[in-house]
Amino acid sequence: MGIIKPTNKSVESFKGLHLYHTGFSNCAMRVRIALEEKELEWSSHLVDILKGENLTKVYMGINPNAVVPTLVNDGVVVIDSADIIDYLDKQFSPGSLRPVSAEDEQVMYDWMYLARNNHLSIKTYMYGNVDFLQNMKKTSEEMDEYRKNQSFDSALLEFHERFNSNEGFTKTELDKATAVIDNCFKHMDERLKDNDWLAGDGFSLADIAWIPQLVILKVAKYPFENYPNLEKWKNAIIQRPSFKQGVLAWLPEMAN
Ligand SMILES: N[C@@H](CCC(=O)N[C@@H](CS)C(=O)NCC(=O)O)C(=O)O
Repeated sequence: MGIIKPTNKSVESFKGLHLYHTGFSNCAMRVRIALEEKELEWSSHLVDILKGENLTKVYMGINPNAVVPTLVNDGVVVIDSADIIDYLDKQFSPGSLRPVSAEDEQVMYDWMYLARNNHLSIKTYMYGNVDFLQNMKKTSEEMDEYRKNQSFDSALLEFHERFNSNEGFTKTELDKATAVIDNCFKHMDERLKDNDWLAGDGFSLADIAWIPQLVILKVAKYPFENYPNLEKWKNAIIQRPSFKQGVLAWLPEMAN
């Protein structure tokens, strides 16, 4: 992940920053918040994942995992939201989004990679609990194509096999995903008891990686009331212009 060589060469001639994204995608929210925080100009390429626009050969030539977001910067293609926001922060230095000390920076990366590593649990929870996401079920022809083309990320392929199976996710699978998520928020609640931010003393990529999880899990009615220390942190972030521009502007129906 990170910088990749696309097989769809057309994007290599792009100038400036281009983002392939979907309004309600939590992974895309991260990148839009980072772009807003860094006050960068960017061109939007909306990909309707509910209609399977991420499954076309053209798009998979840019992102072989067939997921959003994908960033193109002067023809350089970067995939995976954690790697994209890290890339943006390193590439465009004003307005640093990381703590100063190496120790706190490592804490920041730990939170970012925790979000990445638990993405499929959140996805299982969402797809198992939110009605409109049932539209993302693939036909058997689409599934055959997907198996042929998306061979890059085997865990994601397995996720789609389970979601598209006749029985869907089992209760055991949903319980397991819920336990993973509960554990993350328990850990976050502990951190935020005595700290304003997830890493170091200021807003960082760690906070950017996690706030979208609250936005989408709220749609699935996740019981955030069990984690009282998240409230002040969440309220501080949703006041930021970057949240308004990077999340709410693309998602007016979920405005907080
Ligand atoms: N680790 C990837 C995950 C990307 C991902 O799963 N994106 C979702 C939207 S949040 C997507 O495109 N789903 C469509 C699909 O899985 O078919 C990232 O952080 O960029």
